[in-house]
Amino acid sequence: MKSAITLSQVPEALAGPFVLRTPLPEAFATAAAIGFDAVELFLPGPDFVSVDEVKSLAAAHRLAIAAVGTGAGMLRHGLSITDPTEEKRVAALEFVFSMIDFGGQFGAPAILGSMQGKTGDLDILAASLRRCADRAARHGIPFIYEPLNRYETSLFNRLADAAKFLDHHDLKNVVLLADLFHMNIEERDLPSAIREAGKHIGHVHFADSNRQAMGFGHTAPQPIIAALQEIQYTGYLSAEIFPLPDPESAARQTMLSIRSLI
Ligand code: LER
Ligand code: MN
Repeated sequence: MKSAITLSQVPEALAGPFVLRTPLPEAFATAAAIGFDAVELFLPGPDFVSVDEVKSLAAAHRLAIAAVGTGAGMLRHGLSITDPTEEKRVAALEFVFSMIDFGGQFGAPAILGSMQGKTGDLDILAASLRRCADRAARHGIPFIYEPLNRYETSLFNRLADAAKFLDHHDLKNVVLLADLFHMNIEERDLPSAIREAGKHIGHVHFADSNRQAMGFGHTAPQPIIAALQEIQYTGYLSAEIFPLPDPESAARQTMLSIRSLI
């Protein structure tokens, strides 16, 4: 398993669970100095920074890009890929495609979190996910779908339900994001949920129960890591957490936790 830290450049997401918020060169340098393998990018859109600049920052700091978020499409433009209005849905898909194509150029899959919508029709979700998965396949990468807690969506709140849905619709190039914060609200038992979703899990948001760095809440991380090892998960543990008590302390605590666990 590899370590990653979230890095946001979206002003509307100031209250969000993102750790590093300084300009990109500084944020990449901080992530590298603390010892992360990768950064997860949360950007306003695909034109915020050039692909060349991302590649050169990544190379200079020996960091990979774990994933790119798409949430700015919802936060800034109110877009959702399950919007009942076709015109808005098309605009949402175009935004997600643009992020898939952006990340695809440096091998980073895009994540569908809040852009799935708070409510929505499951057939529309399946159709939209298929289009995103096909787009990601052009770059040889999967598309990441994230079940969220009940206060953020009524679509899928638990991994097992989402996994069944992917199987039922034969959505092969879609993987699931196990966000430990959402799971802490929705799952009966985190390690069992991980084992049950098994091969479907393609990304992990590594957060304690209170969405702070692992070790600052009451989640027991060891059985979670054991379950991830059992399903042979080799992807990222990406810290999508609040920058508390400050960004650097949150990042350092995450790194301490990951090093003690793996
Ligand atoms: C995004 O990864 C996430 O977990 C959501 O809570 C954002 O709305
Ligand atoms: Mn998340």
